[in-house]
Amino acid sequence: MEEVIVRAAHVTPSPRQLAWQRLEFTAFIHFTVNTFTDREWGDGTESPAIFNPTRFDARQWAQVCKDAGMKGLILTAKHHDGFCLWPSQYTEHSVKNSPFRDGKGDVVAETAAACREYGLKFGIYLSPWDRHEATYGSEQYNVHFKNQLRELLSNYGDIYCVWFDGACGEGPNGKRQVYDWDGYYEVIRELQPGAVISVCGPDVRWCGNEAGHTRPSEWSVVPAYLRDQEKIIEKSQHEDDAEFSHRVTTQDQDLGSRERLCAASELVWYPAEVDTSIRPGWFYHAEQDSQVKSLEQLLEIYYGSVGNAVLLLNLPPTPEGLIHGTDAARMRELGETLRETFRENLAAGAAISATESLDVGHGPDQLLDGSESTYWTPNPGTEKAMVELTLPEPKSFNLLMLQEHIACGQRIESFKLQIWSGLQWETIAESTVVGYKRLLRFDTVTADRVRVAITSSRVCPTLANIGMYYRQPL
Ligand code: FUL
Repeated sequence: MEEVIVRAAHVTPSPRQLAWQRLEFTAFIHFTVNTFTDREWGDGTESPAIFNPTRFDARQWAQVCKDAGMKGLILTAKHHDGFCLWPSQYTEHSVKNSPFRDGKGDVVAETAAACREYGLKFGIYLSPWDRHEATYGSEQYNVHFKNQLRELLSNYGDIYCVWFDGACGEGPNGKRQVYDWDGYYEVIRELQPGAVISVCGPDVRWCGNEAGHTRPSEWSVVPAYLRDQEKIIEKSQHEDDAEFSHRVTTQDQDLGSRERLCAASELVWYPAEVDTSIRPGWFYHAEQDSQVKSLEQLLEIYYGSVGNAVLLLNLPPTPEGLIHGTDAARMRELGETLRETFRENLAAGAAISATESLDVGHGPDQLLDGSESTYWTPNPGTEKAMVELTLPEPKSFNLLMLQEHIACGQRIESFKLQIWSGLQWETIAESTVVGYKRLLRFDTVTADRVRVAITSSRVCPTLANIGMYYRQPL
């Protein structure tokens, strides 16, 4: 056991994984012919003539994302119906044969430009499953798919993520495709080495459901076999309905415990992403206008995922080409609530000490400098340790934020938050993994002495930042 745990403690993220993790909260945009047919899955026979978003404005999308506090946006450049939102030279099934901007339009280009203008990273979803393309089901299709990837990865500036869905249904001639995953990955690494390949790829793991649910312990260090594509295909959406949005797969709750790791031959950094939609469907349906998730539901998903997982929240544009007013207002509300909550770190100005520190450069003061690249750590081998804060005056708070220095691994297995009652230390909350970020909520307490007791870790814990905040009641 010990040898595996030492190994696990030293598995670290790649620079592209680290950059992706820091985005924290991102947008998914599902937009295609389905938006006009009121369906979730198109069958590939849709005429490009129906694609006509008369008020299309990617800057409105970007503004909504900014308002919410999102830092990236992933657009469905091509969904299962095969319709391309850019004028691909490899198919006629695209915007170039639609009335949109008289066939001169390019939704990918306008979205990429809006993202650049608003300071958002831009990513693409390209469905390998294509129900329109005649070559689907043959080796030629893999060439076609790589050509499309080349177009998208060469002509639209920096791409931070290529999102591959595992669905592999039948093409127009009833055949299924054997996907050349490694060939696809090669093209991405060549043209956009900074991009993560998500879900059916080596960099980002699908959290396993589309309901916004996360595991209590969402480890980023997991057995390498989890990268197997089949598992993902097996568990992703199978039917053209909205049942996915409330289905949670409870199997595999534990992916990264000591027991799990001991049974694995290879370990990898494979962090989770939580993808879910603000409405029941991925695409816009007018009849779901009254089913936009509430602020409360969104905050629940946010606090459950942001941090150790990245949250990818879908905002489906309407047939006009705009994010619906209700969804836009909800995103503004969410952003305002989060900005208000995180405005003031109540731990700032505290005197801070630790039971042990490796050296002066890794003292507990590193926890309050707001930098992710400096951190406190005790000596290697010290698996339990405590940091204590004495505030200038008592403060009321109900949210704790901890960040590990994940550039040197994910170490913390469990910790407690305690306050001094005047007589003794009282535990007010406890939790498991921290990783990039852990946001822990509890009932409001007031204290001027607070400590974080790390009760188990791998080799030794690290902490880069600590924050104490007050969430206003809704
Ligand atoms: C699934 C697809 O089938 C859905 O339509 C949606 O794009 C979702 C994000 O991935 O597998």
